[in-house]
Amino acid sequence: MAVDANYDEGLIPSYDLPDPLVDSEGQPVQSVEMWRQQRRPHILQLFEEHVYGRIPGPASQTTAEILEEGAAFDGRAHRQQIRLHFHGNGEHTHADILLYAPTRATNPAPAFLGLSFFGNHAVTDDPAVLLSCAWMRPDANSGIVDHRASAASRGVNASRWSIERIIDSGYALVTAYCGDFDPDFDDGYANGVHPLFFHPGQIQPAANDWGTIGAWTWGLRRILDFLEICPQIDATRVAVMGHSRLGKTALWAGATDERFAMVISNDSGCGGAALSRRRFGETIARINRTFPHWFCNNFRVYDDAEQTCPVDQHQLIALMAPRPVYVASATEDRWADPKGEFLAALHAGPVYELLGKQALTIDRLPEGGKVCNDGDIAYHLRVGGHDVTDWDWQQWLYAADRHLQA
Ligand code: GTR
Repeated sequence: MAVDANYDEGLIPSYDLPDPLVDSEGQPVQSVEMWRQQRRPHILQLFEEHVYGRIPGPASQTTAEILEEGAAFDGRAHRQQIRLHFHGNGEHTHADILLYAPTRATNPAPAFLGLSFFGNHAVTDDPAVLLSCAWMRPDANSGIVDHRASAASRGVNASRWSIERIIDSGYALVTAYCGDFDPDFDDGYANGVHPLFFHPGQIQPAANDWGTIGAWTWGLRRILDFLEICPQIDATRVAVMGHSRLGKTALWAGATDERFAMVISNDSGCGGAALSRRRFGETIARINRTFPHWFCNNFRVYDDAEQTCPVDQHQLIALMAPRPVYVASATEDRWADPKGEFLAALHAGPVYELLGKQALTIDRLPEGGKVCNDGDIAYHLRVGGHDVTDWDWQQWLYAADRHLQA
């Protein structure tokens, strides 16, 4: 954790938040139509231009190959492993999807979709899941040897994915490794999906083009394309979920693709749910320095200059409206600024209300262990650190039951 990070509420600079319901000419946005036709597209474009970069459409050719399927969890789930092949510009790359659908479902099931940090074999102890051959970040605790997963990598992140609870609640779980879309290191975008879209002679995205978070987001959207033709899944009832850097990604996926019916951000912090202007914990300058590949290059303009950024993260949450959005924080995860995450959820409220939806029903950061789950914006503050636990999943399932189950 950075020694120079501020953790003192008293040292937070005074700041003004850009109002999601006032347009660039200073006019109030008072109708649903004005929000839909003008203000929402403009805010989305500002996030593209200044924060995450623009994302291209599907690859020029995509094919799906079933690698394996079978019964899982004592027959309560049907497992499928699917390889999506992407072609473009004479380049090819692929991503492996792991899908568990509940067998007791008589109708296509609603689903949770989320990317993982260390591959499909890491999210479960199911021995039939194929071990990823992809590049991985160094992590001795995850059994990574020379940037590759090993037998010791199986199930290392299983505690973060309550798969049996999800299945037994009537949902499918769909996941893939983020690094299949773009390995998480700064290589100038030579690998991953970026080269499939370069213009002739181009070797770098433009300053307002996608970085790695954009590539992961693209991946989530391509998986959703696949779910639309997958008979076991009801693609109109897919909740996109992500933790930390992948929580930032889940939010950007929900903002750029309104097919996602529900959006869940866990401990997403700076560049995710947390308000940048608070400069609490991780800051824009710090995240751009440590992870120069995550955002678009234009985002660096706001290093130590948050107040000049035309958007802040409450407006990202507002882009989910009217769909349900769930922001989750953890008491000890101060690097991600739980209060800043809460305030972004709170200040997205006026947009939800304009659209006839229920904003957060509390206006102060709750105590640890408390859940505010009765609106279309939900928030909880788990007791503990930067992680995903079964307790988090219990809250998200409760919210999903309200919003996604017929
Ligand atoms: C940290 C980073 C955070 C968060 C986290 C994670 O190093 O500073 O923004 O993304 O990694 O993804 O686990």
